[in-house]
Amino acid sequence: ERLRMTFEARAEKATNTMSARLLRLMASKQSTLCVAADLSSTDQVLQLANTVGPYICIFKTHVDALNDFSHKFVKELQELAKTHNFLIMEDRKFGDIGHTVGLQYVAGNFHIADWADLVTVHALPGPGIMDGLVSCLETHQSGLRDRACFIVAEMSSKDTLTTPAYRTEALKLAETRADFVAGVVSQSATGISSIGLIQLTPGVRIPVAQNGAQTNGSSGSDGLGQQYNSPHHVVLERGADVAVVGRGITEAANSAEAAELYRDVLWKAYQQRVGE
Ligand code: 5FU
Repeated sequence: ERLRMTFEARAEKATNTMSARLLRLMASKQSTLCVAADLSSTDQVLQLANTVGPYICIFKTHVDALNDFSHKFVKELQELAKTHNFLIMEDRKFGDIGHTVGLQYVAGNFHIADWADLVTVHALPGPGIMDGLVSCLETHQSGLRDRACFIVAEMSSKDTLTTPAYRTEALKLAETRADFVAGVVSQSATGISSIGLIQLTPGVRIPVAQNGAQTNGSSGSDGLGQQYNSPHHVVLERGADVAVVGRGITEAANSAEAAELYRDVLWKAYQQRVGE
C-alpha cells in the first residue's frame, strides 16, 4: 500500500525530516528525476545543473571525479539548487568504519557535510558507519536537521555482490535509523516497509528505438557492468520513487529536452502507480 500512496500522503508519515522535505519537493515540482552529473570539469557540472535544474528533484554529484574541484564551485552549485529548487546528493558511497567516514564526511578536501543535503552510504561496515556520520554531524556546525543519507542496499550493476540476504540486512539498518536515513538505493521495493523511506533507483535509460523496447523493461547495458531499465519499468515494476539518469541525459544532443522528457515519462508512471 506504500507504493499506492501519493508523495504528499507519505510525507505526512515520514519520520525523517529530509525525506518529508524531498517527498514534498517531488510533489510540488512534479519531478522524480535525479540527474547524475558524471562529468570531469566543474564548468560542465554547473552548466548541466543550470540546464536541467527546472526538471529535477535531486542533482547527484561525484566530486572526487572532478579535475578542478573548488569551494567556489560548491557555492555556485548551492546557488543553482536554490534558484531551481533541487537537493544536492554527493554519491560518496561511504564504506569504512565510523571514525574514518566521519572525517571523510566533514573534513578532507571536499567538506561534503557543508554542502551536500544528501549522501550515499554502504551498509557493509554495519551500524557503526551511521554512528560515525551522525556523531560527526552533531559536533559539526551544520547539525543533523538538514542532512540525511541513502543506504545502498542493492546495486544496479551486473553480478553485484549485494545479495538478497545482504539487501535485507541493509534495509533493516535503514528502517532502524530514521534519524539519519531518508531512503535506500535499490532496484526493487521488496521488503521496504517504512512509508516515508524513499527508493532511489539508478540504471535508468529510455531504450534506443532501433533495439526495440523489450517487454521485460530492460534497456541494455554500457559494456562496463551497468544495466539499464526503462523509466516506466523502474517506477511501475520496481517501485522506484526517484529515478537516477546519467548518460541518458548528459549524452543527449539537448540535455534540457532530454531532462524534460525523462521528467514527464517518470511523472506519468508515478501517476499511474498511485492511480491519479
Ligand atoms: F548505487 C548506484 C548503483 O547501484 N548504480 C549506479 O549506477 C549508483 N549508481 C550511480 O548512478 C553511478 O555512480 C552513476 O553516477 C549513476 C548512473 O549513471 P548512468 O550514466 O545513468 O549509468
